[in-house]
Amino acid sequence: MTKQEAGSALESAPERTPERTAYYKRMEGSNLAPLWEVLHGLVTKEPVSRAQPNLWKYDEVRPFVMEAGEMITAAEAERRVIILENPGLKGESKITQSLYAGLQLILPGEVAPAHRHAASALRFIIEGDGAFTAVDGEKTIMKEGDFVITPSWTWHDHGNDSNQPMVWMDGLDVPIVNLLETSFAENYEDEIFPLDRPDGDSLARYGAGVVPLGYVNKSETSPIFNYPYERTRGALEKMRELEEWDTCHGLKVQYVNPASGDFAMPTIATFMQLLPKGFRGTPYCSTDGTVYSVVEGRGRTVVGVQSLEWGKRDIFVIPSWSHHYHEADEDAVLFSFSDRPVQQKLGLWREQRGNDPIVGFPGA
Ligand code: 1HN
Repeated sequence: MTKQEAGSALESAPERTPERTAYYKRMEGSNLAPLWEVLHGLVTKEPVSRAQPNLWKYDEVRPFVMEAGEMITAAEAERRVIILENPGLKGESKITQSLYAGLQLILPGEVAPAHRHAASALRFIIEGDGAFTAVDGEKTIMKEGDFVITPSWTWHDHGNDSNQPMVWMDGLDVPIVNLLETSFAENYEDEIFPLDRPDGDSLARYGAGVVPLGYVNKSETSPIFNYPYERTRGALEKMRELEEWDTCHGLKVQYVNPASGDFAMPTIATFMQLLPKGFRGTPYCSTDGTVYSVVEGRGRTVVGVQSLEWGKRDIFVIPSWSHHYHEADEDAVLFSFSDRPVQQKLGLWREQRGNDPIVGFPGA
């Protein structure tokens, strides 16, 4: 029995008599179907995810990523990426129902040619120091722990002028764009889109607690496109001095668009959290299935009967409405992302701490 059926079995469909079955069969040819046969699977009492919790150990994944470097060039592949496929959604290029994730490799001297698409992308740097991504004429050099944004419909290419490979996790809203059938994409005429702004321009202008006088953001996405790890890590370390630890999340921050105070991306929320050595979190669940990348430390996330034993550079996913808690054996830092902004804009986001009442129903 699938999870979907388990959900619907809470209340069973009406009995199937031979007359009814024959009637259903007859209407099928006219592209018609009875709602009462499917209603309980369609409108579940709570979220029932086809996605499964899963852990990708970096030690197991990395050899496949490096092997890709021998199989195909970044230029030929266009984007040389190994997809992180949710085991419950095989073949769908999804890590959750709404999000795509993969691991991209750029070797020294390579270029991933310029293109643009309707989907928004984030890069979270897992390994390496010195490769770059360029977005609409500004280049940023990346290193481990940096969170980099490629907004929807911006020209972007990647390259690596360093002497070491770089691996990052791509997170994209491709399943949302495709659900809505709104995908457009095009390649740039040259391999590289011309640079017209100095490195670090966006962080200097928008990442210092100021914006240029009269600034109006023309896009839904943060004007900062590289949020360096040292700043985020510094904020968490400072918070540690005074802040109370959240029993579920430890110390957790969300990345913001400084021009609006909203999440940094319109479709994807991004977070960083610090769990101190010995942290034993209390259970939590929310409707936004979440992808985690371990930046530092070691611990586990217990979800249902599974214990995902994670360490540095591992990636794991917790599907929608899956009760889970985190434990840390040493100071641990976790980056994460989900489709929370979309759910919140639609009034659909809910969360629950332990056995407390569910939070998020309108009017409650
Ligand atoms: C894409 O354009 C990139 O630009 C990475 O680096 C991964 C996965 C699906 C669709 C487009 C990139 C992607 C992607």
